[in-house]
Parts: sequence; structure tokens; C-alpha cells
Amino acid sequence: MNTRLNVLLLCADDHRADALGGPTHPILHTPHLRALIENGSHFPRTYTTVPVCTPARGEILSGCSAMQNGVRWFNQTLNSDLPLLPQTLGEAGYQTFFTGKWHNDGGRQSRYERTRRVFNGGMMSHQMRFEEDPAPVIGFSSELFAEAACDFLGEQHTRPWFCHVAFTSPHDPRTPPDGFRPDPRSVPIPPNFMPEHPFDNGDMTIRDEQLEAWPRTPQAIQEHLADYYGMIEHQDAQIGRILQALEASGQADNTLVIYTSDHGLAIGSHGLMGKENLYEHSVRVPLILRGPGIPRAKAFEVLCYARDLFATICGLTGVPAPRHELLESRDLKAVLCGLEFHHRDAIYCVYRDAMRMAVTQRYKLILYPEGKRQLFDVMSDPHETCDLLQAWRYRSNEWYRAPEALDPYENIARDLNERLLAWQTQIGAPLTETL
Ligand SMILES: [Ca+2]
Repeated sequence: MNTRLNVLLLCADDHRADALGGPTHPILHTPHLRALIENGSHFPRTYTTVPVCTPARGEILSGCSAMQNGVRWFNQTLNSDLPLLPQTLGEAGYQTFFTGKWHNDGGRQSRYERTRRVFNGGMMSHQMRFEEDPAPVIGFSSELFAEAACDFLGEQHTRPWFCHVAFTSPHDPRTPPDGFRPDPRSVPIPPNFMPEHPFDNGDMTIRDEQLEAWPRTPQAIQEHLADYYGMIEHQDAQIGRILQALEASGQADNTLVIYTSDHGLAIGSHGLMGKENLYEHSVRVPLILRGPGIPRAKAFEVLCYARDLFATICGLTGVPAPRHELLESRDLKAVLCGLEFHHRDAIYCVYRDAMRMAVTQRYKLILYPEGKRQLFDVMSDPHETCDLLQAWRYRSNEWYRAPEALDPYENIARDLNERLLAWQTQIGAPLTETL
């Protein structure tokens, strides 16, 4: 009988941190994610360094930032010297299992002891086909992955296990099955809806941005969001199936359940559709943990990265974390135990050679090409609607410029800029570098 802690890692694709249903989201029904939040701990300030599938997944797998692990963009391979999470757990005696979307270099799946129903790629129709014995299986991606996970959980295990389920939902094509799509007319328009992004951010016409015509209309965004919420609700139902199988296995009380995503998505916010930007809706991800020793119904507002999961999983399972100098994963266990109230001073994010970002608990600076900057107070303005570098001048009348030394927001922007430069120097990624 296994008594060590099992790990069930559920990872979504393009799931915004603020799209988790609940009181602030009355039309999005996610009873299983809500139950995880109510019975576990929630980290609302969790970020990914690069808000694109392949690098974001590489960070969770390696515990290293995209700057260090070699994967800053699509089709780049993880540094082969780095031990990945399944390998680390496997070497500690865990049976490791993967199902779902694999968007990193192919050979690395071999770091799992077993895989089943692996989708190698970025996206395709959610109607998928996998060759299996005695007959191929055909169905909706999330349902097929959930079924594979349920089968794994239903087996008799003599060793602790790590079950990694990587959904390719709610990524487009957003085609929720019947019964899951809310009425678009009931979908609230995002508070930061804009017909177009107010300036060129350096990548305005990438594929995701072409999913809707310019200028965006409120009605078109309601349609997209209805599809998106439908995908999330359907995925939530599959998570419910997996959690039910876990319960039936008798291992629920001995399992750490984690829910996260690779990154978020704009889908109408700031005039954008994709994740290829550094606003909160795109760089933040959900992070929920439930299991033995995890506080119930607790939200920790500490700043953290999704890659902190690597060290956290090691810390909670007692598996030794890898000892190498590139590891940039910090164990959240002390925060979960109430021994620490602080985790990171600041978070830094990158989008190709176009954008850089630094955020502290309160203020956030984004740098764009040609010297364009934005500063937000993300505590009082979570939707990032008021650029304080602009608003200060507006509120002071356009023709009046306070001396720079007296402009508090200029000083805050300068401080964040210095922190960002120090980080870039530390990890060797100047703004001008083409990723
Ligand atoms: Ca993704």
C-alpha cells in the first residue's frame, strides 16, 4: 500500500486566471474548480515568464525560466542537461504518467514512465483520434484525456504516482460541445474592452490577433467569450470525472491535486485576442492546490511563477529537488504552512524582442518598442485601464508637466525599470535580443 503523496497535475491551455467562475463570474459555471478552491489554496498572483504555450510549459517541466531552459519560443528544445519534473519524481520512485497536449520537444516525453493519448502539437480540431488496441478512439480532446487519466487512477498502484493531464482546452478552435455554451447576450463585456489596442505593441497581427476583425465589436467579443466559457465549463466537467475517479481509487486523501494553465488570453481585453502581450490577462495563470497539509479556502496573494510548482511539488512530496544552478523554482511550502508571508519581490515577463515587464505587489511597468511605456496600479486597477504615466499628465492638465523628481509615478516606473534591467543582466536577455 502506497502511503507517499501522489500528485495529480491538471494543466489547461490558455486559461485566464480570472476565468474561474464564482461570485465575480456569475455566468461561468465551474463547480469542480470552485470546489478545488474551496477545499484548497489559491494563488491568484501566479505568472508565467513568456505567455506562449511552448515556453510556458517548458518552465513548469524544468523549474527554470524560459531564459535559462532554452525554450523562449516555439520549436526550441529544452536544455538536455536539465532534469524535468517527471524524471525527478520518477527517480524518487514515482510512477509517472502523461496524457494530453505535449508542445515541447518530442523525445522528452520519454521522461515519463508511461504515456497515453498524447497530442503532439499546438492546436487542431478538438475532435481527436488516437490509435489504440483493439480499435482507434475518437472523441473530444478533454474527454479522451480525462478518460485516460481515469483509467490510470483506477489501476492498482504499488508506488506513489505522478499523473500529468495537459488539456488542449480552452485553446481555439473553441468548439464547446452542445449544452456548455452560455448565451452570448448574457456574457458581460470585459471592463477593459477596446475596439483596438491603442498603439503598436510590436506584434499586432500574429495569428491569434487575426481571429477577429478590427475594430473589435462588443457583440463579436461576447460570441468569442461564450465559446471560451463553454470550453472551460466542459473542461470543468472532465475535471469532475477525474476527481471522481480519484475519489473512487481511495487515494484522494493522499493526493496533491494541482490546477494551472500554461498562460492566459486577451480575448477582447485591451483590443487584443491572443496571449501575445504582457497584460495580466495573458501572463497570469490559475494556480490551485488541494491535498494533505494544504489550507482550505485560502487565497495567498504572494507573487509567484507557475515554475515554482517544481520545487513546491518536491517540497510537499519530500522528493529532493534537483541541485543545479539554473533552477529558478522556489518552494511555496513555507507560504502554505503560514511560515512565510512573502515569496518573490517582483515578477518579470518577456515577449520576444517586443515587450518586457516587471510587476511588484502593487505596480507594473510594461516596456514596448520605441520607448513606449505603461504603468499600472494592479491592486486598485486590476484590469489595467489607467496608464499612470499618461493619467498623471491628463489629471494635471495636458500642458502642465510636474518636475520629474516630484512625479511619484515616474519614480515608481524608474524603480521598476532598474529592477527589470538588473534581472535582464542577471539572466542575459537584453530588450533588443530577438527571442
Ligand atoms: Ca497555450
